[in-house]
This record gives sequence, C-alpha cells and structure tokens, in this order.
Amino acid sequence: MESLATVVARAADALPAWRRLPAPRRAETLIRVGELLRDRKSTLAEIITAEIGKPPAEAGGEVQEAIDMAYYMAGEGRRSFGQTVPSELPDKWAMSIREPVGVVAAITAWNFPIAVPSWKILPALVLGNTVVWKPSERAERCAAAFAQVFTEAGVPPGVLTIVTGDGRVGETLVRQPAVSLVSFTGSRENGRHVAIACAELGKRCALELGGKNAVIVLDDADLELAVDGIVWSAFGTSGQRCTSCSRVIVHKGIRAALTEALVERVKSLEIDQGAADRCEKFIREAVAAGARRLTSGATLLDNVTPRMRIAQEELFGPVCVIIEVGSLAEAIAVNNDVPYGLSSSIYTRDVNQAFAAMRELSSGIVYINAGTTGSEVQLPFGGVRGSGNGWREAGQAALDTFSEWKTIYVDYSGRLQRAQIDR
Ligand code: TXE
Repeated sequence: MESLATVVARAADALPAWRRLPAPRRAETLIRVGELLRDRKSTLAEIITAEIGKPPAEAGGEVQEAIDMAYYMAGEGRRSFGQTVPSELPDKWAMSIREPVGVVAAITAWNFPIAVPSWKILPALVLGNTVVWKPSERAERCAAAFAQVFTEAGVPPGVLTIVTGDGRVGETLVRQPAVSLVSFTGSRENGRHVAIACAELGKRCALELGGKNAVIVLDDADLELAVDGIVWSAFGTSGQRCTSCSRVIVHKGIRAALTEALVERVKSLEIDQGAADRCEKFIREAVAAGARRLTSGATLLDNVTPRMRIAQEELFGPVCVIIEVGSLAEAIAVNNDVPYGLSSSIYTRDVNQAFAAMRELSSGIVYINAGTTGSEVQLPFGGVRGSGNGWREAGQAALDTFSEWKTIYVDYSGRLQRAQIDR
C-alpha cells in the first residue's frame, strides 16, 4: 500500500491542473457524479445497509442526500461569485475571487458513510481543491463504492484519493505538510485532537461534532404531531445521528399526556440492540440518581433533572430523557445548558413563542413543529459550542469553508497612486 506521504504528494501534484480547469468544467464532472449516484442509488443503499446495518429506507435517503448535494454543488460551478467594487482611485480596478484552499483532508464518521463525505468532497472539488479522504474504519466498503463513482465520472487521478485505517491514519494525514484544510466529522473528543494538531501546524480545521439535541413541547402544542417528531428524531437510525433527539423538554401542563403517548409508541419499537447495550451503563447510573426507566430497548426515562450526566452527554444511541419545565423561558434555559449546540426543536401553535424560541435557542439548526433531524443540502449545516468550530457544511456556507478569498487591484493609470492608508 502506498505511503500516506505519497498519496498526499500526488494530491498536491494534481492540484494545479484541477484548479486551472474552469469551474463549469469541474461542475460537469459533479453532474456526472450525481447521475451515476442516481443510477446506483439502490445498489449503494444495499451496501450501506449490509456494512453498517442502516435500515434500507434510511440508506436510500442517505444516497439521495449525496445526489442532491452533487447537483447543488455542480450549480456552484457557474455561480462562484466574487465581487467588483469601484476603487477610490482613478484608473484602478478592484475585485475579489474565490480560490481553492489546496489539498483537503476529509475525515468522516461511520453513521453517514456516503452523505457526510458528499458534504465535504463535492464542494471541495467544485471549488478546485483536491481531496484525500479517510473514511471510518467501520464503513470502508461504502467508501470504496462511493469513490468509484467519482472515478467513473472522470475525476482525474490524484484529485480524490481514499486512504483507509483507523484514527492513527487520520492523525498522520492531519500532519501531512501539504494538507491545508482538515474537514473532520466525528466525536467531540477526537475533534479536539484534530483541532489541536491543526492549531500547532497552522492549518484550517472545520469540525462537525456531536449533539445533545432537545425537542421542547409547550402546553399548546399539537400533541400527536410532537409525538411523531420525537419518536422519529429520537429513535430513527437507533438514535445514532449527530442531530438525534436525546432530550424532551416538556411543559408540566402536558407532561403526563405526552409521556403516556410516547411510552405507547416507543415500547414496541425495533432498534439496534448493540447501540442500546452501549448505553446501559448511562441508564443504570441515571436510575441510581433518581431517574425512572419507562421503556427498554428504545429507552425513555423521566424524572430526569437537567444536570444529570444522561441529560448532558451524548450517548449516541436509542435513549431519550424527559425533563419537565414550567415555562418557555425555563425550557430555553434547559435546552441551552449543555456543552453542545447542534439542533433544537419546539412544538407550539403560538407564533410569538415560536419566534422567541427561534431567537433564543442556542444551536446551529432550529426546527419549529418538527423533530431535530431532516437537514436539506441548500442550507448551512453545523452547530455551536461543542458541536462545531464556526465553519459550516452544505448550502452557500460550505463555499467559505472550502475556499479562500483573493482580492485583486489593477492600477492602469501608468503612475504611482497612493491609497488612503498612505496619504
Ligand atoms: O466518530 P469517531 P464515530 C458524530 C456523532 C458521534 C460520532 C460518531 O455525534 O459523536 O460522530 O461517529 C477518525 N485524528 N457525528 O464513532 O470515533 C476515525 O478513524 C484524526 C457528527 O465514527 O470520532 C473516523 O474516521 N482522525 C456529525 C473519524 O475520525 C481520527 C454527523 C470519526 O471517528 C482520530 C455524524 C484522530 N485522533 C456523526 N480519532 C455531524 N455533526 O455532522 C479518530 N479519527
């Protein structure tokens, strides 16, 4: 197997030709990627289900997300807008253009083995970067099948390369001198290691980390709608999404009715038992601290206080706690009082309360009268506090993550002109 240094060197060698290819030409490659993904959607979904156990419908949805991202980012090949503005001096032209960052190291998690890599690879390529991708060691078959699509779509050698292995390979990749940007998706702990290495080496580092996402249910909410949204966002993918709902913050006036309705729906759910087993110690600790277990497998607990460990830490499994509050203000305070800030949700029919929540909820994503999952490719994706570090994926925001601005001044006066700073 080639050394990592050789792979990264080849990505650096491929950069000049790829970045000089006109963006609309690069975009045509992404359109072919989208078409191949569309044609192979069911095959790729089967590979996802076989390798990581994702239910077929969710696996298909994941491939669809990559298709949507391919077409969206292909469009950016003809919309990589810069600016022209009047210079303050005569006979002088002022403008700015986007340029690629360089060689991008993409490091991704196991739970979205095609969708999350597509959020990184597609904007990176259309903007003229080359990519070295280290997929999760738990999803290498998915990665190989996904990368094969890019090869068949005509992405030149060295522009997108996979390197396999565990976190140690990830660490070595981060430290390769030719890598200019590290785009990491994974746990908060490992993201911290990546951020420290990038800080030491002066590299850009974009982190997409975990979440401790809550659904707030006020006493005027549509109860049935709220139950549907909670069950799906808490136990879809067995609670193994970064945006999964792991807390329900419910107004005391509706707590009993909501709890009863949730237990009725959750007690018969089928989930990934391995994921449930990994959460058992957290559950036992919470019960010992006074929480009450209402269901098993897909686990609901109530009598949970906001500062309990199970209400603060990401379990990444099919566990959801119920916390009672007395007002919107208290609900927002509880929602925001965790080390993460990825996705939040509130169910209410009161437009004033909805808009107050939109303003006050501290998270990168907010849903009104929907659960905490369901992002769309055309809007920024990412979180605040422990969920990220200021960069976003998807939508127009991804262009800033995977490009640099270059400002250009053209003086055609034929004489030395001094800008205001020099006068
Ligand atoms: O992460 P891990 P997992 C989060 C989710 C959960 C985690 C689950 O919230 O916290 O991902 O995924 C590599 N230097 N998100 O268990 O173990 C490792 O080999 C460099 C958030 O896979 O952190 C793997 O390829 N690399 C997300 C990748 O990092 C290292 C959506 C992730 O592994 C490394 C989905 C190191 N020191 C899941 N250690 C979002 N917010 O978008 C490990 N790796």
